[in-house]
Amino acid sequence: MKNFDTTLYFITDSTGFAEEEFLCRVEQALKGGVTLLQLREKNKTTREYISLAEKVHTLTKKYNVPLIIDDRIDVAMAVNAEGVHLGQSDMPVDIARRILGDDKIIGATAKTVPQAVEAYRNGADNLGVGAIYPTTTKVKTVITSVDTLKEIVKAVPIPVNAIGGLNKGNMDVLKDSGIAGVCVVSAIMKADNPQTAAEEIKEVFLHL
Ligand code: TZP
Ligand code: MG
Repeated sequence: MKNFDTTLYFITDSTGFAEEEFLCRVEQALKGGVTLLQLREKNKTTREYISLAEKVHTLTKKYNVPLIIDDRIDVAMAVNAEGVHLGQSDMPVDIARRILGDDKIIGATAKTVPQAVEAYRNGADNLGVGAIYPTTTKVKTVITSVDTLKEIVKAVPIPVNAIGGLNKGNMDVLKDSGIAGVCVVSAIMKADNPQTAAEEIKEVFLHL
């Protein structure tokens, strides 16, 4: 049964951290109330990605949080992760759905209403929309307006999350947008205290 909550969707980035420090930060974030966690690795070999995913999965299971693997269906299957996240250049959602079956969570990136509707029709369970603000995280993206975000929320019946440059001090623009949650990388990953950062971001979002 697919049961997931995208309120505080933490996307990891291990860049610059030793593995032990990375895993420690991931666990702190989970303690802080992250509801969904995506492992996002762009520079690892397949073997390294699987090895890290196994370790992160052990942590997410401890906190009952679904693990989503960015881009890689094979890695998700290898570690029996709860789902995958697919961008516009990754495997098409309908093909991923055929491979993974109905029980896995498949999220998709959408920057326009047509992309959002297509992803939904192809079987996506949730969408990430952005970047809302410029981001320091390594990603090929463009700014998506809050108006487009709101149109996407109205166009599809699945949870939509805002992403990009979000932190506890700049989420006011998301008020009344209808989003189900926020996706955050650096505001948690690079925080002095990832647990407090997660707690605070969740609190601010829930009281928008
Ligand atoms: N997609 C759009 S922006 C982004 C991704 C993966 C990165 C968001 O990172 P941060 O650090 O929360 O700005
Ligand atoms: Mg991708």
